[in-house]
Amino acid sequence: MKTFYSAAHLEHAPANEFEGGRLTPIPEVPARAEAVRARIEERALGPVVAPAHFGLEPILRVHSREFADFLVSAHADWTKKYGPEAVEAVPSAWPALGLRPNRAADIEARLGTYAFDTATPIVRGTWEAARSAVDVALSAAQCVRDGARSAFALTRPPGHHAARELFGGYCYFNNVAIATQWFADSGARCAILDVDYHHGNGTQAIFYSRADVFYCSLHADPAFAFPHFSGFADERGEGRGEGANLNLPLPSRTEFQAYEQALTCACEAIMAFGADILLVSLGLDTFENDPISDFRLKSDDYLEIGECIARLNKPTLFALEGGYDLATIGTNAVNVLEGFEQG
Ligand code: OKP
Ligand code: ZN
Repeated sequence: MKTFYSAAHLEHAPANEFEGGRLTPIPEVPARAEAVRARIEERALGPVVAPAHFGLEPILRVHSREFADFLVSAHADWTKKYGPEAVEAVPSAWPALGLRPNRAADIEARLGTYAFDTATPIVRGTWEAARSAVDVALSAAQCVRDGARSAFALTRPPGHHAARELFGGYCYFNNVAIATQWFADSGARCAILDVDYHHGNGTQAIFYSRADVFYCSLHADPAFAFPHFSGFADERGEGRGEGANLNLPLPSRTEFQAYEQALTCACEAIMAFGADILLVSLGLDTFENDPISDFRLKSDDYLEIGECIARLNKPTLFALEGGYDLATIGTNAVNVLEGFEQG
């Protein structure tokens, strides 16, 4: 299987997030993607290649022009207001219940309007990294459309928390949603399987009223886990999209036995939907030693996840989302991909 990778992600390396009442190191670091790439090379999964350039057009099929323009200049606007030492743009106020979103010039107003957490700073290299991650996802999509059985988009930053005009959860542009829309624009029916520990609120929101895109996610119940405000089982889609969204929230400390049952449910639903293309939001933060999550999957379980996905027998695009244990993220990612190839 081919992997698409861009070195532009290296320049996106914010240091801290505000969490639990204090500044703490961000686990979403460049070493994650580098660890996955190193493992792919060691285990000779296939070639690792640079993406093609797709430009802004496919991004604007999913995100608004105002939002994209905001990301282009946010870091410059921030340092203009707070000086060159202010290297990380993070909002400090939001238009929460009863307040009015404000997309006008002031950088604090725009950050608060578009962000939903304090964990997703914008640094000088963020724009280029986020834009390049989209190119990585679209290059993998093109590879699948050209006939490959599968392709791996080594996307960083991740994407599944980002919606049309919303960033957060370490995500800026929704890589998988943009690739999905790119397939849909040529008439394909797509299913998205999101196996990250966290609910992909952005992907769900983008396709919530769409009948031609099925979104299915296995994740920690938002009753106790981030993103807190999305991912409940009663969210089933709306309008023409009713029934084309399936959330399978799972309890704290879920082990593979229960996880596999939910995965089987998800796969049955995807088969029933009848997609032409499958996109997998591949988070590895369900691993037992993940530093920010509490599921209990083991490295061998990821081989089985790959085999299970292979049984759907669809052209499949895998894209990296979360996974924060640097010692195992590479092994676990390659296990899914090899499990798929052998399945
Ligand atoms: C991203 B992905 C903010 C806490 C934020 C963010 C978790 C993001 C996970 N106070 N925690 O789905 O792996
Ligand atoms: Zn996650």
